[in-house]
Formats: sequence, C-alpha cells, structure tokens
Amino acid sequence: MEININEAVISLVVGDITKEKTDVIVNAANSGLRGGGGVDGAIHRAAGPSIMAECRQIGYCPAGQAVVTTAGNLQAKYVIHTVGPVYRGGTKGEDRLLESAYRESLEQAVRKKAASISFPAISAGVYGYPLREAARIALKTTIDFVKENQRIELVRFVLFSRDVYDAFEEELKKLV
Ligand code: AR6
Repeated sequence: MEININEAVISLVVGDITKEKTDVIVNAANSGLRGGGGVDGAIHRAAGPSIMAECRQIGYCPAGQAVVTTAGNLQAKYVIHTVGPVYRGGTKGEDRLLESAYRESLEQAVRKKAASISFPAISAGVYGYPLREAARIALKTTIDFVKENQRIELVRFVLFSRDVYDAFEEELKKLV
C-alpha cells in the first residue's frame, strides 16, 4: 500500500530491510548499541564489522533517541540506530518513547540530507510492543513529520512478515 502526503510517498512493503536502497535504513537497536537478534542482528550481519566499530565509538543511545553511522556493505548511505521502548504494560511512557524514536530518526535523516528512509516495526519484536499500537504510532508520527518537512520524499516501512504488514495496512487506512 502507498499513500501521498504533500510531495512525499509513504509505502508499506513486506521484505528484508537489509536489501533496501533508500538513503537511510533504520535499525531497531538496544541502548548499548551492541547488536543483538532480530533486525539489529540482520543489519550488522549484512553491513559487516565497520558499523559495529562506529557503534562502539558512539557507545550509548537512550530509548527514544537515534544515532547515525555509515552503512558498510549495505546499499543505503547511512544506518540510523534508534532505540524503541521495552513494552511494560503501556503505563511507563512507552507511547511517547516510540513516537520519539521515529521522530528522532526522521530528524537525523533530514540532517544528513537524505531523501528516502526505510523503517522496520520498531519495538514490535523482542521489545514486545503490541503490534497495532506500534503500527499506529509509527504511521501517525511519520505522517505528521512529512507534513512539516519537505525534504523527505519517501518513507518505506519494510515489514518482515504478512501479519506485521496487515497491521500496518489496517492502521494506515484508519489514518488517511
Ligand atoms: N527486515 C525487516 N524487519 C525485520 C528483519 C529484517 N531483516 N528482521 C526482523 N525484523 P526486533 P525490537 C522485524 O525484535 O522489538 C534486538 O536484539 C521483526 O519481525 O528486531 O525493537 C536489539 O538488539 C519485528 O517485526 O526489534 C534489541 O535488543 C521488527 O523487525 C531488541 O532486539 C522489530 O523486531 C529490539 O527489539
């Protein structure tokens, strides 16, 4: 599914984010930037060791923030590593932190003069965020951002399985 907001395209696809050719791909990292499983493991495996060396230099990223590295062997120019919240019942400010993870990633992309960016479903795996809510926050934050920021031309949500795609599609239909 694809929608237009002003000049920008927001698109949903099923796929593997490590194969994306957008200027930026976003990693769902942990605060220690140490790598891990899920999309984080996949990105580090595909990118090679250089981005882990950059992550070690940076050292830390709190939940809701984002840091930038180069992209090693990936086709993207940059990897933006953001840290979503661990879901602990929804009463610990998880929604604001997830919104912030998307917004900070988009802001870092604009700072790097990127025109296109791919996101995975941040926090919706190991970190346990309920899928529908995670999808709604991801899409609402992105739509609000591209309304205000002309530079970003394409935001792709690269969703690893059909159920995640379906949740994003249903939430996107509600928002437009
Ligand atoms: N491309 C796109 N999406 C993917 C890929 C891929 N190659 N691989 C997995 N996903 P998760 P989180 C999906 O657990 O919940 C790591 O260990 C996956 O199916 O990767 O933010 C970090 O180091 C799910 O829909 O991220 C952290 O410790 C989504 O990506 C922790 O997990 C996010 O799942 C972060 O947990």
